[in-house]
Amino acid sequence: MAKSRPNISIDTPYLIKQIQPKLDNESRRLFGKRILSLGALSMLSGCTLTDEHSVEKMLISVSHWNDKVQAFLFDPNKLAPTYPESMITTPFPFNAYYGQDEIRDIDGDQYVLQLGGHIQHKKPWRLAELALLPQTTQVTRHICVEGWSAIGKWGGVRFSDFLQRIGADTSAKYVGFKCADNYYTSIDMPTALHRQTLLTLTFADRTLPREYGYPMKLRMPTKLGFKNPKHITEIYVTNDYPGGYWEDQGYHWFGGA
Ligand SMILES: Nc1nc2c(c(=O)[nH]1)N[C@H]1C(S)=C(S)[C@@H](COP(=O)(O)O)O[C@H]1N2
Ligand SMILES: [Mo]
Repeated sequence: MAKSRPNISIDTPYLIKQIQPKLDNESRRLFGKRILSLGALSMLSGCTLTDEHSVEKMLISVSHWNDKVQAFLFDPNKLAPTYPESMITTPFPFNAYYGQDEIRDIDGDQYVLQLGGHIQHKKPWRLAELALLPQTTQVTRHICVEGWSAIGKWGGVRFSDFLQRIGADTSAKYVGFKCADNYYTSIDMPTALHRQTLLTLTFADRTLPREYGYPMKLRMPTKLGFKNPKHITEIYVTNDYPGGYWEDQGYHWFGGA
C-alpha cells in the first residue's frame, strides 16, 4: 500500500543550490548551459520529487546523477576536436592499472574477438577479418583523469558500422567490454554509435603497439581515458548495467571527456 505523502512544496532554486556543489566539474559546466526546471530535475534523477524523502534520495544518488546529466546532455552529433598530425604527442604516454613490465603479450594469430548478449551474429572475429573491414583514422586527444592528456592518431573500423554488421540490438542500453588483462568497462549506446568511436587496430599508422592495447582497443575521443578499453577480447550488448574496473571503485560511469 502506498503511504500517503505530506504535500510539501519544493523550492527549486534551493534544491539547485544544494545539488550544484555536488556535481562534478563537467556536469556543472554543462548544467550551466541549460535552464533547469523542477520537471527536468525529476526526469534526470528518476525520482518523483513529491516529498522530503525523495529529495534526499535524489541528493544521495548524486554520482548516478552526474552520469545521468552527462548522458542527457550528450549530443550524439557533436564531434570531439581533431588535430593536425604535427600536434601528435611523442612519445605517447602508456597507462594501465599495472606497470610497463606487466603489459600483456597477445598472439595476434591466435586472437579471437568474442561477441555476446543482444547480438544476432555471434560468430567470433579473427584479427585478419577485422582488418578487411573499411578503415578510417582520426587524430584526437586522449584525456586521463590522472591529469594528463595527449594527442594521438588511431585507425580502425567505425564501431557503429561494426555493430550494424554483427546485428547488435542498438536499442539496448549498454555495450560491455572484457579485456585480456582482466580490465573491463562499459559504455552507453549513444556513445557506441557516435561516428568518432573506433574499433581500433592501428596507432600512428602502424599495427597497434602492445602497450597501447594490441591487438584491438576501443577509441572514443568523447570519453575519458579509462573508458577506452585496450586488449579487448569480448564485446557484449546488454540492458544490465555492467560497470567497469575503475567505475566499480567510484569513477563516474559515464566518463565524458
Ligand atoms: N585493458 C585495459 N584498458 C585500459 C586500461 C587498463 O589498465 N587495461 N587503462 C585505461 C586508462 S586509465 C587509460 S588512461 C588508457 C591509457 O591508454 P594508453 O596506454 O594508450 O595511453 O587506457 C585505458 N584502458
Ligand atoms: Mo586513465
